[in-house]
Amino acid sequence: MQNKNISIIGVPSDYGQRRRGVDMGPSAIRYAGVVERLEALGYEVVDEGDIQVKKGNLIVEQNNKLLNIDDIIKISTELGDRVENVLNAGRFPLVLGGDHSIAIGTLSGLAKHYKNLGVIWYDAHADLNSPETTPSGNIHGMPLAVCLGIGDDRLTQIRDFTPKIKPENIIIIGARSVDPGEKELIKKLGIKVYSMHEIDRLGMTKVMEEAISYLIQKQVDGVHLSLDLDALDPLYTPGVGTPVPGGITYRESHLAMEMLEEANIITSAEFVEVNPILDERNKTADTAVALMGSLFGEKLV
Ligand code: Z70
Ligand code: MN
Ligand code: MN
Ligand code: MN
Repeated sequence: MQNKNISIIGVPSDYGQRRRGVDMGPSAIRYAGVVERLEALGYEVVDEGDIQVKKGNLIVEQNNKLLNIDDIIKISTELGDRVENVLNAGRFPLVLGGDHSIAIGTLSGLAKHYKNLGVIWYDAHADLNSPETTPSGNIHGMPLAVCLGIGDDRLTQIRDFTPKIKPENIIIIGARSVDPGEKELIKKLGIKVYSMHEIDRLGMTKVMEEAISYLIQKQVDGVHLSLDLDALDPLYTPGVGTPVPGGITYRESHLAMEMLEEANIITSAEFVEVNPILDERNKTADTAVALMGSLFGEKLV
C-alpha cells in the first residue's frame, strides 16, 4: 500500500440485521491484533476508536421493510463525515464493522472525495435489495443498492448527494445467495459479478486479474474493498450472521488480498459482519486480521 498512514474507525452497529452481537465486531478485530499487525508492516496506525452507536434502540418487528432506519441514518451520516475527514488528512480509512449496513456510511464519505470510485464487494450476498425486493427488511441486505441511488430516499440521500457509485464501477466477488430482485437488478444494470461459479471455473488468480484490469479500464480514481466475512466459507469464518456454505477458501482469500496489494489499487477498506457471539474462539476476527495482513503487504517469505 502506497499510503503508509492508516486510520481505523470502529462502527459497533448491529442495526442492519436481526442477530445481536455483530456490534462487538470492532472489539473482536482489535483483540485479534489489527493495530500490531499493521504496525509490524511499517504503517503508522491511528486507532480513532468507535463512532457512537446508541445501544438498546433496536426494532425487531417482523413486517418492517426498513428495520432501524433512523439509527442507520444517524450512524451512516457520522461515519461518512469521519471517513471524509480521514481522506482529507491524506490517510487510508480502515473501517471495522458492524454489520454491512455501515457501508452506506463509508461510501458516503469516500464518494465525496473520489469522483469515479471503484468498489470491490467481497460477499456471499449481493446486498442489492430495496424495500420492494427485500425478503427480510434488513438494511444490511441493501447497502450496494442504496449507494447506486436505489431505495428509500432517506438512505440514498445520506450526506445530501446520490448516487455514490456507478454500476459499471462495481465488482461483486463470492456471491452465492442472491435474491430474485437482486438478480434482476444485476442484469438490468450490467453489474460485474464473479459468483462462486466463476471462481471455481476460472480460479481465483484469473478472477482477480480480470477484476483488477476491469477497474483500471474504468479509469477509477480510487478502489474501495468492502469485505463481508461471510464471503469466505463458514469453515473459516463461522462467526457471521448469515453463513452460506460453498464459500471462498482461506487460501483463495489470501491470494485475492495479495493480488490487490501487488496491483496497488486499494485506497480504502472495510471488514464487516464479524459476530464474536456466533464465533469459535475469535476465529472470524483472526481471519479478518490475517487477510488485512495480506492486503497491506505481508509476505510469506
Ligand atoms: C438477504 C437479505 C445479507 C449480509 C446477509 C441477505 C443479505 N439477501 N447481507 N448478510 N451481509 O435479507 O436481503
Ligand atoms: Mn478532499
Ligand atoms: Mn454483505
Ligand atoms: Mn453477506
